[in-house]
Amino acid sequence: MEQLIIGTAGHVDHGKTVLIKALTGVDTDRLQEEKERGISIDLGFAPFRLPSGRVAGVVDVPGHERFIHNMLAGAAGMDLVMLVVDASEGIMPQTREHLDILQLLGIRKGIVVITKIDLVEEDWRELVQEEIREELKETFLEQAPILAVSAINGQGLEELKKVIDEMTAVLEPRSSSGPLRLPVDRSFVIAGFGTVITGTLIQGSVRVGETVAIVPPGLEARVRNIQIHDADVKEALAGSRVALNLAGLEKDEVQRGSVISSPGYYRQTALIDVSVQMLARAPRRVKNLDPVHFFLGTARVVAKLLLLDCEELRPGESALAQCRLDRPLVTERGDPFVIRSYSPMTTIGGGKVLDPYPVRHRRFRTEVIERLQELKQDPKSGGDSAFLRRKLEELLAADVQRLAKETRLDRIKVESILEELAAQNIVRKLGKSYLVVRILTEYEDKILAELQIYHKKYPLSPGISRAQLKGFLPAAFSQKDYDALLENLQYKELVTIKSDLVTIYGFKPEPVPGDIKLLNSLAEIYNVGNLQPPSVKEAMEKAGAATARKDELYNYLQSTGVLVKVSEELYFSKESYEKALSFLHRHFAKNEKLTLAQFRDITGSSRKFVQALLEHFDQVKLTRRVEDHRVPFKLQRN
Ligand SMILES: Nc1nc2c(ncn2[C@@H]2O[C@H](COP(=O)(O)OP(=O)(O)O)[C@@H](O)[C@H]2O)c(=O)[nH]1
Ligand SMILES: [Mg+2]
Repeated sequence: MEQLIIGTAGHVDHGKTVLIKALTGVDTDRLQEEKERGISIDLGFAPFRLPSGRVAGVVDVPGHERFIHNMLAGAAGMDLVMLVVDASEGIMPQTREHLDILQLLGIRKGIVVITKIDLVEEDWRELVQEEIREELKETFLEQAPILAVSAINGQGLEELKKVIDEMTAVLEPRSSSGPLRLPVDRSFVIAGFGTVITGTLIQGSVRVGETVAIVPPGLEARVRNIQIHDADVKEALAGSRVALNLAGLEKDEVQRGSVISSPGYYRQTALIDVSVQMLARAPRRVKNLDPVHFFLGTARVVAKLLLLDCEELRPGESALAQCRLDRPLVTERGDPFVIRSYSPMTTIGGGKVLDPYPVRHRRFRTEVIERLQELKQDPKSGGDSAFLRRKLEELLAADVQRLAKETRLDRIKVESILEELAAQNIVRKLGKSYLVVRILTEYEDKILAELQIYHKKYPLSPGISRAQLKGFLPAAFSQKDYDALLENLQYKELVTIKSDLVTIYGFKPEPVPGDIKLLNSLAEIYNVGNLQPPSVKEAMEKAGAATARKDELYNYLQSTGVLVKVSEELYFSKESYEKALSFLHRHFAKNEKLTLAQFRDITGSSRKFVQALLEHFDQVKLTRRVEDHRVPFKLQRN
């Protein structure tokens, strides 16, 4: 079985369906309505045995302008297209529109088939042929063979089969090894049999018994049966037309536009970055946030285009845009799409997906535009490196696993790109994470600058807390990455970290002359206070210190051993604190209990102070309170 899809294209009534019947024996107009009206409405399918014996899948599309959306769903998977032109009518509107669509979707190979030649004279046919050549200039069909046939008398059909055989003998095979991707073009329920979907398997493979995902909406189901050209098979490879019978689904849970895929691989998205190109013959311009019909794979949604680098999009122009979709779909970088305007309903352009999972952008942002421009150069392969770097910038920092998930590149590829970028000094590893050097440098500089500012403002403070310092970096920057960044700065001897406090490397609090005076007078106030010290507020006022400097001054006095903190409001000079301590020890050397009144008398202080001291002693586990008195803490276990 060959994995090969041949499609039709062309204006309504130009003879596509009859041609396919003549070639394959199958009438692809299977719907009742199609038979009655004599026109194709939806996609038709037929197996096609080539002279060489290979069997291709044929997708016959409707030509009528009202059913262009069906044509678009079928065009996505074509390896070779037959552009059909009626010999008497020549080029017509949907000949052009289909040609535009095929071009925008990146279809590479085709044959032009002039049909109904039994109805025209030889020289008329030649005129039509010239007209066609003219029309095909600068399209993928510029060099395509043009063949003339009649489905009625069979003229030219053998020659056509021969050319199809030759042209498809050298097609690049699709990859059956990657994750499964099968855009659904039909889905129906057969009573007693369940859900059947059909589509062109564009990547990967699928086996009977396997569990597959259906996104959107994000369901899983088991593959009960597979058919290719009406025959049961155990496995289908990329490039085949397949029908899958899926077990375990409710009615109508799958629709055209869904993608059957490997479980867990695709995430649906309703926001995508794209490059978009307007057709020169588009009848109107697109303004910012204008809604358009958006076709990708077999999906059809409404998109609003946020134009990122221009005010509006005129015929023939191109732009970068962020598409807001009214319904989610599944896409990958490099996927082509087509857009059609609302009124008149016509194809106006198309483009390529640059990022399936972007953050929300604002318009006219140089960094956003530059990054997308870079991706546009080659969204699929050469752009991997640019894409990864861009993701890394968006994420601020990420490890290999996260990057593989966000870029959909495999780990080996991610690692090799990171290695390359690291050698170019564009990214750097920090702990397990990678950061873009530009961002890393920015953060390091910010940290160092904020430390300088802090030390200048609070020259007596032993340092800023890690948490407070992190507040200067974006909240999205993770704690783990922040810790690694600090450690690295310490390793480079740019900062010092002592328990929870960070300083510039080697920083020691050093009071300026003015502060020395202030500190001395505070120390003096507490010395005079003896065992009845003033409150913090009183002391600060007496010393003439600004309230805002309280923490800094007291932390300094504490860390230098001048004061001891007993409560938020109460500090004692070191001497008086030690005096109180020795009173305590001396008392317990001879007694088992100590009451508040006793301690007041021993110290000669007042109730307020001894109560604070005793509570403090309880807290530091020197004493323990029992009813209305204290006992030494170590007696607790008795
Ligand atoms: N005389 C003649 N009529 C043809 C030929 N091919 C198609 N037709 C007629 O053209 C009409 C449209 O054909 P159809 O295949 O349905 O066109 P489609 O809309 O492109 O699929 C039908 O009435 C056919 O009988 C041909 O080679 N010779
Ligand atoms: Mg038809």
